[in-house]
Amino acid sequence: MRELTQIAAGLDTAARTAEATAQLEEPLTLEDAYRVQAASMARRYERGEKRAGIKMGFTSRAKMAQMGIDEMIWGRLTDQMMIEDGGSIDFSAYVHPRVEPEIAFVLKAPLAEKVTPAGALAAVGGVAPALEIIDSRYRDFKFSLTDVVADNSSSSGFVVGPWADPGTDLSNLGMLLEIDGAARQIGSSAAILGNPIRSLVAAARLAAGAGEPLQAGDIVMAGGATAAEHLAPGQHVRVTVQHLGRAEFIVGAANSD
Ligand code: OOG
Ligand code: MG
Repeated sequence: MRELTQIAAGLDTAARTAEATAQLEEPLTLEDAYRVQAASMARRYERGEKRAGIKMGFTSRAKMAQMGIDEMIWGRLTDQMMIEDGGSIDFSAYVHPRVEPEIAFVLKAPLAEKVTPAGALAAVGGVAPALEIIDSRYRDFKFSLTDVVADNSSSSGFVVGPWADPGTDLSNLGMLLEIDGAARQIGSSAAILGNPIRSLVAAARLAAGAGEPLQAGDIVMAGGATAAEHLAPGQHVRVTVQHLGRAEFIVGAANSD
């Protein structure tokens, strides 16, 4: 257990200082990897960060293929990871950030461990176009399944656009990721488990299974619909989701403070 605490501290420090760390030497079990994630997040909560919801990972083939991992994972989101729509991020606060187009849900009611897609939808207060900034704390963005789980599933920042009517059919919405006005990834919400609502069903199961069931007010990021793109200082990044709208941010120039 002491060793897991140390791994958690190491990953938390890597995130806080934006300095890459080596992949874990001894492979963890999946259970221990989630224990490390919880312990590293506990350090963030102790510093005053507040729970904001959860993110799902590897819910699309495109993401699985890009990273060579084919199991769904999840991670925790905090208020400090939230970036205002249209706002900017400080490039130097990240190790080697990437961005991916997603869909976000906000809940108006709690969700039990076992829910149907219709039951999950009934608890949704809004859906929105979203961008996730992922930033593996591991050198070269290379990791195993348990490495990335321990590292809070690379979660690092998220931008949520305007909330739309949860009644919108999410089964096949066009999704476009642009950087500086040029199309970089084009996909469909169907890439996310056939329909992003299935990602919310899985999120409810996984969060409740970990003793932290989804609550009203929680945001759930459904997972990247396409492969992720590298970020660089000065970029303007925008996602457009058919019928839902847009979310965007600017990558602030690198500065040495
Ligand atoms: C792991 C996180 C995966 C997604 O949306 O599939 C993820 C990573 O690719 O670093 O956030
Ligand atoms: Mg993601």
